Amino acid sequence: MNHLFQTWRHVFKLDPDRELSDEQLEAVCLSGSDAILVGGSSGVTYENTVDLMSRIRRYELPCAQEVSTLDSVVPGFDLYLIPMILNTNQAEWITGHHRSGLESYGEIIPWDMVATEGYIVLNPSSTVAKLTGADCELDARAAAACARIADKLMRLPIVYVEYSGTYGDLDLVREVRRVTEEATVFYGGGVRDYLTAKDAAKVADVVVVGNIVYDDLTAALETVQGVHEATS
Ligand code: 1GP
Repeated sequence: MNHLFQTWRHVFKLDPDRELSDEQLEAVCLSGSDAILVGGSSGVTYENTVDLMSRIRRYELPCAQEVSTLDSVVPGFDLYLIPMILNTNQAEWITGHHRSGLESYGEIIPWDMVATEGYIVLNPSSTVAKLTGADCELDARAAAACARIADKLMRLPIVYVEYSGTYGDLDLVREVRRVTEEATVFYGGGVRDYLTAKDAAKVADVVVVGNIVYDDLTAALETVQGVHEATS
């Protein structure tokens, strides 16, 4: 397995379905962030993913694809992250889509470039929660149990606490981090400035910053410093 993500602290998640100018993309890629994740919950196609990847490839930082649909998988990324939703009863989001993909492509997948993310989806208003039928009413104990399913039962390399669109309960994230012994804990959701980034970085291994890139780029760039100053 590719362990690239174990060295990350801050990543920007860019959505192929949203617009960024060349100047804005340059600022993101030269910000000091550790990597770019390419992915989104809707509107992701092969074409818009190739386009964004090739623009990011002008820069040196690692670039990973978070795979949301089979037909948007693009060769040429450094790493492929495969989400598996832990808090849904809809089996298609746990192993269903995965099985279909492996029936078609199982023989040709470069497994050393693949890592699975055990997702705990916690914002009921988010697109990902609606799409996957996630049960977002989890307290810290329930979230910690999900983390142990990922870390201990399934031995997934990543636990992803996903509050996409809203700033999460950091006590819950801290509890997830406490019980997770092997996996790398990603936190994403509502990080919008220096301070929210710094606080998130104190309770998670990797802080994922998404929406604010499109809403307020200057504030988004300050999240890099926030995360790095939490480390030191
Ligand atoms: C989304 O976790 C990421 O998948 C980041 O969330 O867009 O709220 O920053 P935001």
